[in-house]
Amino acid sequence: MSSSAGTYPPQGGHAETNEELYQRFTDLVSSWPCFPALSNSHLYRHDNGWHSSLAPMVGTMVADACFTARPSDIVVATLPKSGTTWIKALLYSTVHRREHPVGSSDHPFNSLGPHECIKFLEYQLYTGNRVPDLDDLPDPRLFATHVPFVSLPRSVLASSGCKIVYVCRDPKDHLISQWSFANKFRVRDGLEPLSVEAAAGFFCDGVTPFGPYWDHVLGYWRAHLARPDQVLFFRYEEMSRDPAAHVRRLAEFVGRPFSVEDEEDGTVDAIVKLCSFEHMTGLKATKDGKTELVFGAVENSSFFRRGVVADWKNHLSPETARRIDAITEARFMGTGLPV
Ligand code: PPS
Repeated sequence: MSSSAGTYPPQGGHAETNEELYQRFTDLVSSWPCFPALSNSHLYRHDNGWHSSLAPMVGTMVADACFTARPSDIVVATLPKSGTTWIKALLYSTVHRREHPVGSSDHPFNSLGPHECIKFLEYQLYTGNRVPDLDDLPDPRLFATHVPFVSLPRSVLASSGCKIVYVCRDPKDHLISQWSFANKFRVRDGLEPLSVEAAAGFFCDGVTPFGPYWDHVLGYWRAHLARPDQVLFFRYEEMSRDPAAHVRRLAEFVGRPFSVEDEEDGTVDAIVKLCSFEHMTGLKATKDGKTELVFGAVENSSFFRRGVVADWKNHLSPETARRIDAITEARFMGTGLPV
């Protein structure tokens, strides 16, 4: 990676340093509307209508300015708490199944969490005044982002072959997962935990990280409809129902379909098992490992909670659930997305 002393871009006579680039975007984001939210930091509203805390929003803008996509790149795109960790594990183990056979004792998952195997552009790569040199990474390069489709790095959208793997989740489960995660950090920082009703209020107002939820999902859904070869669209609930079928579709989509030998060897089922909630939570890398994100090191275990469908029923009142369903119905009606 280049150090913070590197320069970008060599415009005219003045080469902007990385610090100047980050500062320019920090100043711009700081001028945008800012709202209290469910986590312990405020969220800014990007000009494109989505929300995020300061550092990942600045990282998004630096990535937009500096990231150069290759046609062979594969980008995982998700809202937080929608199955990111799971799809990263599935994608990494599928793409690298030849050099890292699923059952091998030195499989990377034994020492690294999925977020270290596939890094976020805005939380891990474009952070801390760095503009990383990603040119030496072998093909296919695997990246991840929580950024809405409308604000993806322009070179990802312009690159003809670059593939996007999107996963969305029932908004009520996404909310509950996010609320639980945010409360961990609120308590760690000496704040009162937020009530689920207050969290739902922020959620319905669209003031959640990378939300509004509905805009995020619709952005990728429409991109999938327009360019199905470039944008794969999965739903957490369907993945849970039939993970093997999704692994096969994923492998096809990224140009690494399973061979007859793979099928006979049981590779698909082995990948499903390797990446299952039960197996991943038992790994040492999950129990003891941490992932360095822009706001500090996060315990890998915090990316795993229950991993089930419809846990919202244990937390949301029927009235709040109906309120969220009504928004979903109004926003998704006629789009082809289930309401
Ligand atoms: S993050 O922080 O954005 O990366 O979080 P993300 O991974 O998107 O979402 C976390 C939720 O996904 C569940 N999870 C899984 N479900 C099924 N299988 C696997 N392997 C898996 N790994 C993580 C995790 O438990 C969170 O959901 P909840 O509902 O909170 O349990």
